[in-house]
Amino acid sequence: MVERKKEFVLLSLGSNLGERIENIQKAIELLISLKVLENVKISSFYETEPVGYKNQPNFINIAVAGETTLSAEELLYRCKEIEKTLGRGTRPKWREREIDLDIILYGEHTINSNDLQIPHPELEFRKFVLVPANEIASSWKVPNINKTVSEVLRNCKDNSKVVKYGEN
Ligand code: PH2
Ligand code: MG
Ligand code: MG
Repeated sequence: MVERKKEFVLLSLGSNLGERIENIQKAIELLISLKVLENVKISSFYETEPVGYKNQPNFINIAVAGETTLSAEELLYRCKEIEKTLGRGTRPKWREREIDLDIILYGEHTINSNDLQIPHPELEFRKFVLVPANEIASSWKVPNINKTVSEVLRNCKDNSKVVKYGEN
């Protein structure tokens, strides 16, 4: 069997409906048990103020890094399957959700298709993505911007609240 090259990928997970911590934990378990990612690293859990549409509950956000042999499109499909398995309803963009799995980085590739933009186009404006990501992937290069995750965080002007869960 021909094996595709392993790529390092960075995901951002979020939940602001239902049992937020449990939703995120179940998503991590599925990413591992379904072998979507290997050699997984997980950030701390953060409670974060909603960005974009403000009138919704606080989120729990984390970052997950790992290796995959899936293509970016296959990875997106598997993430959407996990969202469905965990009972994510259909709601407008930016609104509350039981679980959200977003692909932030796929190696150092840039992808611009209708369904998939990598690096995630909002990355540099979102502390709720960058703070957890910086814990586990601070030296990863962000293509397009040509800065590391830690440099992108340092330049980020988002001042919405991002606090370690349990410390607020
Ligand atoms: N996700 C959004 C919109 N706003 N705000 C926070 N704090 N965390 C999120 O995960 C989030 C958001 C759309 O996916
Ligand atoms: Mg999202
Ligand atoms: Mg999403």
